[in-house]
Amino acid sequence: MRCVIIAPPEPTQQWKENLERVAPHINIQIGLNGEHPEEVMFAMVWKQPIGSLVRFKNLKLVFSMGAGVDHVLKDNTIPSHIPICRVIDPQMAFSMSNYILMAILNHQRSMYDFQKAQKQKHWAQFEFNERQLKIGFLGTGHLGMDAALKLKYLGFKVSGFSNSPKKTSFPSYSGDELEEFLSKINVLVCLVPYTPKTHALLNYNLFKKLKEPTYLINVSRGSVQVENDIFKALDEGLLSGVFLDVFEQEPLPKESLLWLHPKVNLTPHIASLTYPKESIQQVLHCYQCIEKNLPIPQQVDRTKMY
Ligand code: OXD
Repeated sequence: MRCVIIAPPEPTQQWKENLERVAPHINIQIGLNGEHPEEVMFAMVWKQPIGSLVRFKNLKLVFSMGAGVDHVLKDNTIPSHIPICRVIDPQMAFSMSNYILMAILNHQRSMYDFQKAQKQKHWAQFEFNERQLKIGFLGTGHLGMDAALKLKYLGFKVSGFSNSPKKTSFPSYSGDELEEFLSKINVLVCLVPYTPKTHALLNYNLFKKLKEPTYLINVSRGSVQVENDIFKALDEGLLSGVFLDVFEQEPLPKESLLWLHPKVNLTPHIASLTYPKESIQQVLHCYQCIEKNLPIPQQVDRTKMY
């Protein structure tokens, strides 16, 4: 049996080594130019070239090597009968929640002011207040829910907004309640998947609905945010600061004003890491379920795009 990995070189090598370790009987092809494409049964992909999977006539599974699937679904040549699955991994949720916690604690404890004070050798002990945060999670899927529950457990005030109603142990909003949700928070953590509905969702109109200066953390997709509107909202005080891991254009161009803006902190799309060892087990499990005609875990609903 053969499988194929179509992804940039760095994750590819780790995925290959982990797959070889647990399933030495599977012949792994890297990239598109291997022999016997008809023997390839599953494909692990990250931003595969459009149309590239068509040559694998007997493909039974396409697996996204990350949590997001927008990069896979851009390609509408993947026949609709082939299930598309994605990483849903506690290890990845651990990584994402820690990132969000880091961004929130730095903001809550005014860490950036203390860094400035340190540079000036200023003992700023008495100028400090812990910020009273009301943290709103825009998107409470697997990753959003993990972070929301952990922050609630730590004593933070948390609420959530999701596409469809959810029973949660914190106040949660859905559908046409976005405005109400936004009116109750002063930290907005965005974890929505990228879909036509979430395209440019973080725009000036949405920022205007915030009732308090709000700290924005975006760890979803760059195309969900409108960077010019973020600058405007920062200038007008609708946003008190932003912590961004994703950008309209990646890598972020050198000339972007985001790099040096005093109210912006950023990282290069590294909020949650994928752990190939765990993810490989998931690929194999999905494939076995397909073989045995069992319900396929982690399958993406192509119409919802997540
Ligand atoms: C993902 C990502 O989707 O890293 O996993 O963006």
